[in-house]
Amino acid sequence: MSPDLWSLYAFMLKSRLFEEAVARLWHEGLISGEMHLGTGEEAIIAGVVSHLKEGDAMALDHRGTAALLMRGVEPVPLLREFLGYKDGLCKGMGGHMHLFSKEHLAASSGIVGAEGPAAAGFALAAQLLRPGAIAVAFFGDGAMNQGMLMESMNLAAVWKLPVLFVCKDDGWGITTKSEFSTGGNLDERVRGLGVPAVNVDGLDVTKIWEASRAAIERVRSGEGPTFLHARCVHFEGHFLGFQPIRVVCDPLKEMPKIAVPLTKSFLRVSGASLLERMAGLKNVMASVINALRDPRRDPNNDPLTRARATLQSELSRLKELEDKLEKDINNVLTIVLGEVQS
Ligand SMILES: Cc1ncc(C[n+]2csc(CCOP(=O)(O)OP(=O)(O)O)c2C)c(N)n1
Repeated sequence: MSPDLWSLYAFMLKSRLFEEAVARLWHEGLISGEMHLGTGEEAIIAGVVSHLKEGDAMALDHRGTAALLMRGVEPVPLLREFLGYKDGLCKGMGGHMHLFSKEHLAASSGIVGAEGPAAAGFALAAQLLRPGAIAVAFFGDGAMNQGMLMESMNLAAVWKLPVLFVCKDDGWGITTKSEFSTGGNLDERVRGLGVPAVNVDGLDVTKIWEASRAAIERVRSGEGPTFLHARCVHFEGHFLGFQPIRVVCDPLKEMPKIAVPLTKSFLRVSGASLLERMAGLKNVMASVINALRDPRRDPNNDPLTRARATLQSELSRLKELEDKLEKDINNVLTIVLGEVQS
């Protein structure tokens, strides 16, 4: 069996267009608070979610939008939720991070690592009440350092719970690179708990689809949990308006803004020694130079660009699909905001 790249691309594009619309509304000030998008991780979500069946459950992190959409949650109540409307998916109380859909057995949380216990609970219910059903936990690499996620993996291994643990590894936890927070190798870490680990390119939706098919078959057959480790790039950085990303994408425009406060703090009378100040300045300069090589600047790291390159051989079919999905999302905006969107 081979994947249908057209439907996987449609899944990814629908989510991307929806999140781009959310970003516009957020920049206009219509959505309050932080906004974490899943832009860049769509291939991982699409490749896994396309294998889910009725009765399967999902435990999601603070970037749950794509998974909910791909699982079939209606975009209109979802967007209403983000806007804080009473008729939103969770009565406007959940925002974009704390979402729940009973119908889809899906729950998200802003508590990093909480996907572990939630998925283990879903999986225990499946084991007892719906044999053959599974739970999926989606989380970032930072969550791998949370005790509750490790405890859940351990328990899932001991009880042979049907969980697929999916780590969407972007190499960052907000502004901390994983090399400064994560010890050892994550695949070896979970193997130490008795959980098989599969490593896959998170930018290639076909590879994700294939790897998760095999992993989900194992989980569904009652052999216990599996860990799917996929690398990805978050183009928006940690959240919308993320300053380090603005520096990464447009260093010439952003650097002058930080130059004045930086110079002021460097020249302050009291505080650290000259040597320490020089070291701090060297660090800042190094991160600006590194920014020029940042993978988040490279459009080739976009899973949609990659899938599109293959589909381009049927250009008119591709354009038709893209036009349709764009219209669908514009319709959602029109319904929710009550006006015609350009
Ligand atoms: C228990 C807990 N600790 C800290 C935070 C603050 N926090 C929010 S997102 C985040 C980084 C998470 O990194 P990762 O799990 O890799 O996910 P990513 O944001 O990279 O997708 C942190 C530390 C939190 N929400 N919950």
